[in-house]
Amino acid sequence: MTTVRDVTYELLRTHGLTTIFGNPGSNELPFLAGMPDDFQYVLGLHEGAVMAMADGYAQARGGPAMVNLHAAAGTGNAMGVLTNSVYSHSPLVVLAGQQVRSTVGQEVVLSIVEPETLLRPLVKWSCQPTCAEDVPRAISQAIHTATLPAPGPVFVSVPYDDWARQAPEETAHLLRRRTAAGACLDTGQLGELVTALDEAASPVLVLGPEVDASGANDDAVRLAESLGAPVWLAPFSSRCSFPTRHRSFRGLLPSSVRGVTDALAGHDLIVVIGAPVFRYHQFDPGPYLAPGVRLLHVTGDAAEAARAPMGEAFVGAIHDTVTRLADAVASGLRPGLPPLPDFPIPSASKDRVHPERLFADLRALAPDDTIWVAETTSTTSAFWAQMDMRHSGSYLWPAAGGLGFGLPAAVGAQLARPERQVVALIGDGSANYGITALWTAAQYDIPVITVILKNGTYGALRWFAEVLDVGEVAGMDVPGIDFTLLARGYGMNATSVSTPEDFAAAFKAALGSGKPALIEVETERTQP
Ligand code: TZD
Ligand code: CA
Repeated sequence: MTTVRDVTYELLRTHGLTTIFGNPGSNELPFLAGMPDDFQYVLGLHEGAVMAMADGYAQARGGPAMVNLHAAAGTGNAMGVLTNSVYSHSPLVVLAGQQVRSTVGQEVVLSIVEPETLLRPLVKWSCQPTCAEDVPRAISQAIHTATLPAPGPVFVSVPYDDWARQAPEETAHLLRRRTAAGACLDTGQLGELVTALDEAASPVLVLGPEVDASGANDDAVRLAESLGAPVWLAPFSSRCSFPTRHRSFRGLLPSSVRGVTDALAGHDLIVVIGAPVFRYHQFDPGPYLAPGVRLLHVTGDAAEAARAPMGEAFVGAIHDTVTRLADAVASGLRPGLPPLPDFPIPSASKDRVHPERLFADLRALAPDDTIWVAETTSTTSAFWAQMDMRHSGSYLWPAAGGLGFGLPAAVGAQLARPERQVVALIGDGSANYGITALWTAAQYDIPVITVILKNGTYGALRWFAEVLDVGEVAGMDVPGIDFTLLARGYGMNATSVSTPEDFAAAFKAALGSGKPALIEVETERTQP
């Protein structure tokens, strides 16, 4: 007899979902007990870390990832991290174990009450199949929904007595299903964009994470070069969509209203590609657009287009649009841009390492295709001033600012991309939300290098308290944490350093070891 569980594993295999990130409970055991040998279960010790590892894995591999969580409690633990997955468009298929179907109504222990609403509105779609026979089809729907544009997380709750039931014969069709999405801009729409770009006196490009996620970085370079236009990353970008040392590159836009308007001043045409318009953070009232400026918005996400407060939006496949724009715009209409100045000389390190110096040294020491996963909130300017990212898929950042993403996401990214070194740059505040992922890296021998920037405080919050002018606030500091002891406790090699020289030696040793390692660096306090 072919069971619902047999068909489900076959279905997951046909979608390449043979790695399952999870943390189990009793409701999940009947599913996990049947796991075929070609599947790998990656155990995380807290569901936030599980979700973030899966997210880093999905983003780094450019495809969906499977997550298995325990009932409502485990699913709830993962929700904070899931806020990021929505905005990074991560196709995560989250499967949770439900109590025995006939008992859920009584709300027996470990029932998921109202499973469809538990993760709303974070998930694109959620369901508990109406009967066991519909479980494989619902999981198939979940996978297709997660990956079809715009991608995003989905949730399925499965009563645990469903797994051993007989699967209907017709479920075999599911194994051969595929869905292909092709919605590209039509020639008229593309022509409008091309005409606007050709006729603009001074266009500027603002690129978002979808450019990098769709692998359109090289075409974005061609487009910028033909236009002779500067390129910014969209505010709060969770990926890096343009080589940071290209002469067109201007950096990451600030995330305040005024900051964006000021940075884009003087341009008559703003073309935003693959980002929301805009992901503001700091409320700093002012004009969204200078008078007379035209904003064109290209996105693969219809909801993103619909909710923007300004601009003319075009919804279509990003890679295709960037390629066709690069092919079609007139080149050489504007003078070329001068080369970028050299990297700024990092501020001197005194009794602790200055973050700029740390990033400058990392640039020199790490392979040039390193994947950087950052969650260190007061060092943003220092990071973008000093890094040299040339390749697509070089950078991940928590897309909604929900901490607890970075450290585990780096573990997941390293698992997905063994051929590229992954380095996590994590603040001593942020590290604690996902710290248990160190155990997964150690146990599964995933050779990610975690650098903890230890300034003893929630640096970004100190800065924000100044911005909001609220004076002294409680709960701003995190003294007294020894990350080397935590790392060793989870089975990982760890060193603590407080000079650039010692950091360089520790980093080289970590790189050379091919093993997961943590380096705690005593850093100076900076502002974002
Ligand atoms: N909790 C969660 C889950 N997400 C958050 N964003 C916060 C709390 C609030 N928060 C920020 O937005 S930044 C920050 C907190 C606590 C400080 C992070 O401190 P850090 O980095 O040590 O990681 P810096 O460089 O010292 O700011
Ligand atoms: Ca800190």
